[in-house]
Amino acid sequence: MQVGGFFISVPNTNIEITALAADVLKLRVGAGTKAQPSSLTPVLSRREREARRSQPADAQRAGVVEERSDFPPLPAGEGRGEGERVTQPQSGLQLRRTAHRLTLTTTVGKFSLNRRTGAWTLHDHTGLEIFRCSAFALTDAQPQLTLQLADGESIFGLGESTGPCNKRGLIREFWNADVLGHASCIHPGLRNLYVSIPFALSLREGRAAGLFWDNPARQTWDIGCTEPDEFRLRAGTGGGSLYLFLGPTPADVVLRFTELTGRMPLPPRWALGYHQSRYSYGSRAELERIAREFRRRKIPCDALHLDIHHMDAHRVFTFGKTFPRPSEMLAKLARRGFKAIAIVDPGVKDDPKFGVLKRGVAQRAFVKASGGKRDFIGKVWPGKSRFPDFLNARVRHWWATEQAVFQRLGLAGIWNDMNEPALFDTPGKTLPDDVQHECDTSTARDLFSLAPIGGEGRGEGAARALAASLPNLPSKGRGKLVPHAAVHNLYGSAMASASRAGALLAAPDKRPFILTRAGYAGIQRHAAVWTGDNSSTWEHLAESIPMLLNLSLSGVAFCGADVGGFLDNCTGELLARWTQMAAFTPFFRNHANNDSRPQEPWAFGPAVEARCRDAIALRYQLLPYLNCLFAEAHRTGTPIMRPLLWHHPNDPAAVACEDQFLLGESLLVAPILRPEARVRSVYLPVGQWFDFWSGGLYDGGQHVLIEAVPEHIPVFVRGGSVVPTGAPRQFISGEAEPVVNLHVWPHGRGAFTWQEDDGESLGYERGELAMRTIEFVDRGPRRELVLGTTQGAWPSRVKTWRIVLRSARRAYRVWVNGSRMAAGFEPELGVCLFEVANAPGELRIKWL
Ligand code: MIG
Repeated sequence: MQVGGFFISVPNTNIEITALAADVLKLRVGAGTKAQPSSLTPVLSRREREARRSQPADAQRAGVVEERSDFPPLPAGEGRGEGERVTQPQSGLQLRRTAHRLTLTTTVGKFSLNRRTGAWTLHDHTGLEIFRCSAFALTDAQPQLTLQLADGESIFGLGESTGPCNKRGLIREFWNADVLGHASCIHPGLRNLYVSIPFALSLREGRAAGLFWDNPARQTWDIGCTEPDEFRLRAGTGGGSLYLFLGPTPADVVLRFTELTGRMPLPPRWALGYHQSRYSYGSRAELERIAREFRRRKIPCDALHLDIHHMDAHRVFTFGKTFPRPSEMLAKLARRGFKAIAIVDPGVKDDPKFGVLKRGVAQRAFVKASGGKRDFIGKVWPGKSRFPDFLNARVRHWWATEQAVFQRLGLAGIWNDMNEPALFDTPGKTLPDDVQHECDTSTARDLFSLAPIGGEGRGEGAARALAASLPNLPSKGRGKLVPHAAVHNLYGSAMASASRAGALLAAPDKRPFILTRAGYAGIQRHAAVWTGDNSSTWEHLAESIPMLLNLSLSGVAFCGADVGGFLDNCTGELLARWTQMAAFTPFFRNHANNDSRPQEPWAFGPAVEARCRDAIALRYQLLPYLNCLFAEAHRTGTPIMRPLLWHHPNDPAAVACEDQFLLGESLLVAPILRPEARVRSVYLPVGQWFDFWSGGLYDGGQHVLIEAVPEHIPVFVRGGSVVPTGAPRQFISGEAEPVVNLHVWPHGRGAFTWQEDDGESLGYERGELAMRTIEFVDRGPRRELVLGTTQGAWPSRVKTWRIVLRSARRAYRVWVNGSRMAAGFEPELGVCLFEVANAPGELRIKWL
């Protein structure tokens, strides 16, 4: 794909400006600067780019990929020379140059650079200033930029971090680290966590813009802390690339950001269910007992996690003697509808008799200590260990093969932990800065942060290509030596990518489930993310909301926090409230530490068990809705769990709200975040809202006081929504349910895309899915639900749509494609009900 833009140079700083789209600009230090000291050259015909890339100076800039772009290529010769003004009529790009200024105009924005100082501004087409950068140096030594913060500007995103949703006023760092107990009430000074996504979503007076500094070295962002109006960004080393997104809505920014960094491939459907974990279920007997309890107590559950005690003395890819005959055990669990997910840490025990170590040494798979001669050795769970160099494709392949052998025992998923990487004894608790990676030039940044072109980033393309090319891998090839400090934040993503390849190798047509603790921008292409070691405290329950919301805004749609809290001892009330909330978050797993009290849903007696069961059961009934949200996140990058500002950027109360969230567009969740709360204040944005439980109608644009009952948390449904639900079930795998309910809530209009597929294969990438729009139009007395024509090569498994008209006063007169139909009415529930046989063509359902 071609990119439009101009390669321009300013004294001392040669900046390459590329318009990837009218609303996405990329700035970087040009690689071809020496050849063209002060030229004004249109960039990037493919040939030019390839020619440049083959130069050694450029080889290290492995971040160079040919991004998707809206623009046609510049015709050869056009814009060359020293002209003062260059236009590219077909794309609306225009470049003007004076002695002091360089201005690049697109149809929606104007970037203007001071050629002497390097300072720049970005305006939108109405003249509104979006960014003003006073100091700019994307050089290898002390890379930095300083932006002006506008009055009332808020900064969201930044991936995974503690503290309030809006990061203005804080200092945050990007340096993946293992942090035990990370709530800001415990660690007020904490600046960094396990995942680094140097992406900011700026919002002021409803107008959104974004920036992404693609540089996996340490970064420090002072977001109006030292100087209230200054946003100072610094990196330890490496220029990287700076991407600017013009918006103007939060969705515009995030959709572009995820177009660039890639979107989540569809997970297997069972992964949307409830997961149970503990550090650790220590034996086969214990694991089987947990599985039995779930079924006996009729608490739905799909996945059980095996933490580090499954291993033989912490040797990766092994089962110890407390787990005899693992494949038999896994098959037995599978027959009862349980998937098993095993933890895999990067450290390989330095035991000369250990097969994985021996093969790794033979492959030269491990990172080297400073000097590059010996493998680096550091301490983690297995004791002295070596660390695979995941930045090297040869090593990722090798790891994938080792993992595949292990996974073929019957493991449905892999959980990557400690992959910051975390070390026990080194001063920085990670690999030393001068450890050496042997980056193969093709993989440094492009594989991990930026999505491969041609749509591959949306699916399994990259991972599969990696798995498929296995036999052809040169085992002796030498890559480029790069110090750990320059690529630290990539280690987790690189490991997750290897892990994904391993899963595909073990089962080539099954969707992988990979869970990771560490990652960098683009991690959503490889794995789901959980937020690490939180604590069993009310503060931590509350804090998980802004954390997950900002992760979601940063491209990571499939995320969740340990339900019940990891560290310390949970209480029954906290577990119930946490489970009630987390049933509405994308990744739903209860997990607890080795010295915490039992934390399974039944561990606090029958009352708490009942509340947890109800919350989990509701989650399973919402699966058709969740499934559509996951599909949308996969297609467009739209978060599953959304801050209110996503749909209400102009509403200051919605923008400031961080103790509630939206699940999709239709459900507003207001968790109970305090013990023994009797009421909670809920902010309802403009519109009409229904109480999910009672059906009561509320006007939005106000705070309402809602009674906090123990049985459930406040949830509201937006007027004008269609919410698909299914029958309760104990686990997900197996046949899809033939009846889907469509709950239609009046007062407004709404639409969503229905998607169905087999839930486990990669067929959806080949178009094996059923898709149709479902639209509800509320025109006073006449109301209409339109199910558009079904697209796609997968025959829908839905036999019957059960239409549930909520807030109904009588049995309406109903027509389906013009024919009259009978409908029932349940006065005590206020619902009018009827069934419509599914058909692939348009279904037009009217009622009066
Ligand atoms: O040093 O595998 O965040 O979920 O249970 C602790 C044991 C290592 C940290 C993970 C946690 C996991 C634990 N791990």
